Amino acid sequence: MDISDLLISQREVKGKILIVDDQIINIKILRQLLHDDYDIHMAKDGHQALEMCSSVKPDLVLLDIEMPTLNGFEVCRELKNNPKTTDIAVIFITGHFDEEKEVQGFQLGAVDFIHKPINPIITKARVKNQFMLKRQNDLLLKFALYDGLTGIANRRHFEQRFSENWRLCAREQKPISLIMLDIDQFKQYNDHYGHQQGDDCLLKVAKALSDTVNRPFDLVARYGGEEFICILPNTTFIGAQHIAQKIIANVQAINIQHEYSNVAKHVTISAGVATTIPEQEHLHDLLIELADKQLYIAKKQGRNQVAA
Ligand code: GH3
Ligand code: MG
Ligand code: MG
Ligand code: MG
Ligand code: MG
Repeated sequence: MDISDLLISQREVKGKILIVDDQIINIKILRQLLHDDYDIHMAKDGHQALEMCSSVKPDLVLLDIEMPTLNGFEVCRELKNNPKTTDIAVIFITGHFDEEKEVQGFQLGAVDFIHKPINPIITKARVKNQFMLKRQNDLLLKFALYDGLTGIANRRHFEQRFSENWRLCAREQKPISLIMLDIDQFKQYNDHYGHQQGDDCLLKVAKALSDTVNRPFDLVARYGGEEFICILPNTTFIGAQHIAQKIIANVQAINIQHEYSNVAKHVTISAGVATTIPEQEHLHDLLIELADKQLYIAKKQGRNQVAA
């Protein structure tokens, strides 16, 4: 399948739009206009909007600016600061034209502005336009930053996020932890069950990892063949060991049969943990090396365990 096939197949899926406005009548107008072409969700204030962005994961948010308690700008800032919601496209809907405010909105990461009272035909065209751009952008990101087999972050994504998190934790003098993981006796698994089933196993293990490590700023990535790595910013050594234990338990719990492993009769994983309070000038690769050394120790001590 090439990129153009993927684009076409994506187009067949109805896009999701979240409409946010404190005036029900405004929501109704936009909903009426767009519900034939998109899957519409609605929120009547900023807090509800943030909740729904996490749960519904819309492609696009039509965001009113003037709202009580949390205004549109504040909502947009939160969305863009959270890696889980940062890719959601934001179009502001505003009652009055204000040059300075519009510039501010674009600086916050909005892709467009629509003025009230809305012009239905232009609004529809603008939404459609942003939708196509969003779809193309998602696809490029998917190819650049995610692993094709498991769908989790790839190594490039890891490197990028690790240096960002390193800088942040250095600035705030907060601990950062890494967990390096490697499936046990996976060569045996492939040799006996075949490469296809090996791929299927990788997919299930990756899912167990991302189900376990799921705070907004954590990242689980495929580091290499059957190796994974987790970044846990703002996490202590004790906290990271605890999460690593949970990963080991959760991989056991999915209970993938592995008759030929001499560790257990099911697929297991080993983990190495390393933590530091980083300094800006330190080489962050040293922390990767340390986690890798611990992983090696976990293997030597019998696998299916955490070394720290
Ligand atoms: P250990 O417990 O020491 O980690 O042993 P191991 O057998 O897991 O380690 P080894 O490095 O000897 O083997 C790794 C295996 O992982 C060999 C390789 O074929 C397999 N592998 C790597 N990437 C993939 C993949 O994408 N799909 C499948 N099916 N297998 C893969
Ligand atoms: Mg309003
Ligand atoms: Mg390996
Ligand atoms: Mg292995
Ligand atoms: Mg080996």
